[in-house]
Amino acid sequence: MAVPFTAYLFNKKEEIPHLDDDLILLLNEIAAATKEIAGKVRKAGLLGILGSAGKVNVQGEEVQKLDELANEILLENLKNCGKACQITSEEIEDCLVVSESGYTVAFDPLDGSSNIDVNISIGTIFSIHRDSVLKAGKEQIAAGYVIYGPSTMLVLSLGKGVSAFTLDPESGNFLLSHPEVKLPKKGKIYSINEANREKWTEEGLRRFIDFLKEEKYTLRYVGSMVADVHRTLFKGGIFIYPADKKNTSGKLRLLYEASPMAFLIEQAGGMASTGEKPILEVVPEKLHQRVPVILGSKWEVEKCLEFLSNN
Ligand code: AHM
Ligand code: MG
Repeated sequence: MAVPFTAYLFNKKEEIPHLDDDLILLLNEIAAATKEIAGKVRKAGLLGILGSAGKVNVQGEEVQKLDELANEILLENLKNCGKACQITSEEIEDCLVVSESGYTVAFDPLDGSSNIDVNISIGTIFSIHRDSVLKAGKEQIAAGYVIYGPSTMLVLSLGKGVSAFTLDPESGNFLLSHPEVKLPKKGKIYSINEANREKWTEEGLRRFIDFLKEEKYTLRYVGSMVADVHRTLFKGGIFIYPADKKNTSGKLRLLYEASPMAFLIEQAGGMASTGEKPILEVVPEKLHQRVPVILGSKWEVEKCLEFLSNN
């Protein structure tokens, strides 16, 4: 019988000293919220919650009804559990300060918005720090994501490896399905929006992608970071969202996209870089800061950095 999420957390207390009851409660609350979101995602076409909410968020992007709903569910759960001192969301301009000290949570409530209406995998990403959200990614206490795909899966790191849980629709529990996720050292897939090729600011990147083609790599790009990183985590290879002429610091946000994914990738034995430094070393200057993202198997990320440095 597979171990349920809460039991897993209690079993890990001895091995992970920072895993206290407050953190367990917080993680449980996030898991509960994502189960609710998974239910809404599954029935979205029947509930009339597909499509645009008719608003634009702080990033200037169109908000989808499900973005809004997922955001409300997470906020409600986090406020009610009383263990989050600061809450940051992609959908809210300012950080919500609840109390002075404790755990901070930053999240992207529904990543992959452009895929919502067409029944393609989307997800929730979260990152937990202590006391202040404006800390480097290497100081994360925990990070994870939930992918709403053919199965709903929660992938978590508490700073000692990566474990994955699959939502059992019968019991409604996240059950431990992958106790130790390890990223292959080298893969066969690259993942990048190649339509932007002419806009990429680095010539070295174009040469790197050409090199991968010569090496007979194949391309997979969902356009949901959660899905593209999930595949990379399990199959290896490389995922890139680079800087381009339009997005000069890339598109993905440091606090609730790049940083938690970098934490998971490194905890599974991979590498994550902005092209200049490890993503986990970047100290945020502002809440919705963007960074270029290069992550995946060590071999490909190192090779990519080599091409970039010979720009
Ligand atoms: P979102 O948080 O509004 O959904 O935007 C982030 C998404 C990522 O999931 C994905 O990697 C990227 O945007 C895709 O962007 P593009 O369509 O430019 O390739
Ligand atoms: Mg996102």
